[in-house]
Amino acid sequence: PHTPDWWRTAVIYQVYVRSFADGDGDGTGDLAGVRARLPYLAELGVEALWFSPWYLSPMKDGGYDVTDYRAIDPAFGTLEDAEKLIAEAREAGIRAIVDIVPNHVSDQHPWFRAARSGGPERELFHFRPGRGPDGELPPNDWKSEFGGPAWSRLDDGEWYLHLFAPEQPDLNWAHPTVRKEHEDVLRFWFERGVAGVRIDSAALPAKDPELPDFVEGRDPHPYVDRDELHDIYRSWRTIADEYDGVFVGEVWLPDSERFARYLRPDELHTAFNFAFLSCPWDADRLRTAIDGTLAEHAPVGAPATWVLCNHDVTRTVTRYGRVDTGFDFATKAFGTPTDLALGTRRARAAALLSLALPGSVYLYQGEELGLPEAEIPLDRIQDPMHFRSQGTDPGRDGCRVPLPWVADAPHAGFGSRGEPWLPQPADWQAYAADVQSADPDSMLSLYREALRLRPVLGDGPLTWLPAPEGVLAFSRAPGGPVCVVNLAEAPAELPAHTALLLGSGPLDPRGRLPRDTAVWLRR
Ligand code: TEU
Repeated sequence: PHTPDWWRTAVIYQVYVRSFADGDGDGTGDLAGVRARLPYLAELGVEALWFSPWYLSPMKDGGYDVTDYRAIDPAFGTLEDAEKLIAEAREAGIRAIVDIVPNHVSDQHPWFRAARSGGPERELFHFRPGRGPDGELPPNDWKSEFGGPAWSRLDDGEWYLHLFAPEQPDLNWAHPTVRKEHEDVLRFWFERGVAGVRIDSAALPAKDPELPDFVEGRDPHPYVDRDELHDIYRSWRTIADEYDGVFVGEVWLPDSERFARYLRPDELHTAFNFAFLSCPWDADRLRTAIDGTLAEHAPVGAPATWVLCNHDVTRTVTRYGRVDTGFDFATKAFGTPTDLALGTRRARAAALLSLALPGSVYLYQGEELGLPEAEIPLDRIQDPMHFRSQGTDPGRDGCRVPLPWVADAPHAGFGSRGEPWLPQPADWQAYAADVQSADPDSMLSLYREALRLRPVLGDGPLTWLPAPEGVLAFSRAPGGPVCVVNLAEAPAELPAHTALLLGSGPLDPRGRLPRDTAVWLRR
């Protein structure tokens, strides 16, 4: 059906293809694996799938280093597989969103290969001579997001800019060829039936042409949130509008007014809201984060998005299970042990909270199974962030481990004949989808129920209801259902004349809401 505003309220599931399901058994997840699991996704009740990059790539950054936007990486399948997947998903009532990475390409991209060997393609990137007597110093002091300088030097002495890994050279967005190419790529995927595009690192592509040193506090910033971007996204929007396509921007910006500038009727429909990722499990802080998010979206008429996790951050149950014990005099160390039972309770409550809020929700694969962050043996880590930090940062692989599907199968049913590309923890079977499917109290059952019941909550604005300290209570319709979350230590009395629709955990024997528990109630 033609539902132009589906994205205002949708639950969108992020597929990190490499780790979702291995259809051909080679150790890497693929499109055949996703196609085989479409019934699972339909039963879960998600309305769209966002696929992390599936294009031809040397995988130096999990596919965020693209060699060819019009080709699927052979490890994942073929363009025909992608077309089939998009069509089959659509038949199951699920839309597809692809991931476009405008800031950079792979150093194996034909443009950069030509640039490397001295061709005029250098203009498509940021090439500069170095500083110092022999040009042995980088052209400016910018730092890579992954650590170390944002510049690497070629054999001929010239330096090129890369805000991420050296294998991800930054494109020069002042060049018309760069703009034209991306507009063609957008059309290419919209023509193939995708409903939307996620824009990677959306606040970074435009650079000050002078490439000046970074000066703290100077506005405009030499490469973050520059005005030139708005012109680019306005021209993208005219293309999206031809296809009823929608954008979700990965716009990491601390300033909410600057953030909201991307959300306009002639720019991006939505952008990720990462407020929950840094918000502690505290009623006042959460309420402030929610109010702040809604306030920045309301004036521009854009729906808020809610994100509990993605492929770049620590898994939710681990994040919420970190108990900061402060300084421990016995071990003479600062401790942050993880209490997974606590983290799981909070993650369940956070799921009901975020799914009850106005707007759309992004659900990262494996969150519906309650997977914790995995510890990856040092010799198996692949994330460039780990290497660029000189090993001081474990990197992001712990949330990218292949999913467990079948408890009683090799590699928990991921599908690989040999070892999967990242090792699964020894207890991964316990999280397998088939076990959880049969267990009404599992995280998977909670998510399924929540997605099924979510429309019942109503689609009005959020109204906070009176609640004791440490308890959040709100409704989306006058006299309609209520969401209550208890973040206080003591059990909370539930509002009178209500009946349970869904709970993240059991009520106590006196019918009260225990700590770290959320409920949806009918009035
Ligand atoms: O991430 C953009 C980004 O800003 C990251 O540096 C982010 O701050 C970091 O991962 C947080 O831990 C996007 C993608 O989501 C990420 O996977 C890519 O590595 C990055 O762009 C480069 O394409």
